[in-house]
Amino acid sequence: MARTSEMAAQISNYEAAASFYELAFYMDLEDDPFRGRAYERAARAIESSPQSIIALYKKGGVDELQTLPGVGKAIAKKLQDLFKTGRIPTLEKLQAKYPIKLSELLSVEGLGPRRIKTLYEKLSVKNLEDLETAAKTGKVRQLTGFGEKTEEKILQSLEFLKAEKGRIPLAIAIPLADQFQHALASVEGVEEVYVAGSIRRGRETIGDIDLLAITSNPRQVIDTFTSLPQVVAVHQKGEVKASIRHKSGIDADLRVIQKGSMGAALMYFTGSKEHNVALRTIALSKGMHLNEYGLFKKEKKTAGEQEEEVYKTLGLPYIPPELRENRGEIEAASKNSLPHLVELTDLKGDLQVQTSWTDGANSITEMVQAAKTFGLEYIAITDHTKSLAMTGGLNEEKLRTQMKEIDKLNQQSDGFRILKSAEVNILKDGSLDIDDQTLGDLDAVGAAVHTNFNLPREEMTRRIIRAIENPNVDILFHPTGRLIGQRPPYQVDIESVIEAAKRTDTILEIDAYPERLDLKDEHARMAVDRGVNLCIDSDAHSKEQFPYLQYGVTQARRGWAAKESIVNTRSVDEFLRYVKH
Ligand code: DGT
Ligand code: CA
Ligand code: CA
Ligand code: ZN
Repeated sequence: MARTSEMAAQISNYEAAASFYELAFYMDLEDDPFRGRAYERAARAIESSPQSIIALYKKGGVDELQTLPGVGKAIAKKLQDLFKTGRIPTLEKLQAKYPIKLSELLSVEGLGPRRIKTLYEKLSVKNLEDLETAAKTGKVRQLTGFGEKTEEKILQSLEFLKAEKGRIPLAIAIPLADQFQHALASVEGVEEVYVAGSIRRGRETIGDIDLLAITSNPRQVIDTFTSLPQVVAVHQKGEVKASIRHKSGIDADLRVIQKGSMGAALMYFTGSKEHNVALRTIALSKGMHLNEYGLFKKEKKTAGEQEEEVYKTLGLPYIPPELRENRGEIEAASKNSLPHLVELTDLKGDLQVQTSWTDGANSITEMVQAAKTFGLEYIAITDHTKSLAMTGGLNEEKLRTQMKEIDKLNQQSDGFRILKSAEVNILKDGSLDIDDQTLGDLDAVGAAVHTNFNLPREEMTRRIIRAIENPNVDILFHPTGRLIGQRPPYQVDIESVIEAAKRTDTILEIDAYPERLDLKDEHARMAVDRGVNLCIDSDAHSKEQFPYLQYGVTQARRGWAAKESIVNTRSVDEFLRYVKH
């Protein structure tokens, strides 16, 4: 996940596609819809190519690029410019001509190129600030094709974007927090260092890192913290707290805590703020007072050293950090009906694993070895299928060859089971790219959208529901297609998909790949509430990636999922019985 510096110097498919969507947009501004659609087609092909197109270029130059659908000589040449110089001259000329912050504006929900064009031509909207002003002064609603509802939606989306700005993915924040934790734990006098805040709650993105330390020597731990080599700025430095900026751009806070207050402090700084506010109200209703130092009755401390103790004194069972969002956990706790949340050690299998048969880095045997080492009892081999030609997606014949190889490996096995499966591509109309007879011979079938991301909401919803209505489909992989910080989810009515999953007894996946985490927590909870079964998969593309399962477990816990909701906590035989019924 953490990009190496070598990769950072590369152009991702997503970035390349974005350039061509941008070109398409400018063609619309230039009233050249014909070339606009051509660029769009190319962008779509680039974006849905599961193989890195820069790798394609390195392999066979502009000729190889032209094997992509919609990529002709002129577009291949532009890609070459992009790979060689990081720039596309045609695009730069257009950018100079129209000074619009396009990617910014496109991140607003409900705004596509056509609307941005109207906003620019009629109201000179060039960036988010212009847009906010125009929407707040009621000018947007007066444009043809916009209306009051759209204006409202734009304002809501602007609020959301402001809130997300500067946040980093959990999987990037955790290693940084661990580094701080280790560096501070070795300082003389330090007894314990805790990571609190949104990281402890397992939120998918993180605003800043919150650290707590118990120490007999506050000055030394504060001094060490503020002078670590990875610190580029010190915002604040006091007797018992400090705040710094890490070179990656993320901020970190450190507070020194008294041992007797540790539980109360950990609760306070774990948050969420909304959870804390609700707890304080309960404390007041019981004639007590809760703060970061403890729980007090009159001036007397009644609890504070342990979190459990504080909750207990408030009349509540312990509430796991992942639930502390004031989304009903306090009511559930007071009724003693909190779910017993799934844990990493509950997982027995992994139902999405790619191998070198397609775009994975390792062989089936190597993936099996790594899964065993990680403590799993079975994995499903889910290579891509034929319509994703760029991954070398398997056709029916190759799938059958792979099935035979898996049978052979299973015969030699010491009990570990390899399941015959596939990540079948859902075509634009909701049909699948592998015939039903072959699907019927697999142990389990996962289906996923990898192409045509930009369908209208109703069409996308119908497409996905049609796919899971196929009786051969057992699992819907990464149901919303988002990539955190890179690609928004496709437009889909997730509630209808969840309903359809319930009706067709389809498993919905929590894809644990760090930039996916798809389903996200709220959607997982909706599925759990409706009694839909989930699975937590690594989506591993190499043998090092099974630990990603932890991120999926965290996400599932934030979705209130108990072990019983997660099908890959079952033994392989139970799982097979379940998908065969
Ligand atoms: P983030 O950093 O935006 O991902 O989210 P948090 O939850 O880590 O928020 P942060 O770093 O501002 O504060 C850490 C915790 O400290 C927060 O979850 C709850 C607590 N906290 C901070 N400010 C307040 C406050 O004004 N009132 C209360 N009750 N708690 C606060
Ligand atoms: Ca924080
Ligand atoms: Ca903070
Ligand atoms: Zn996939």
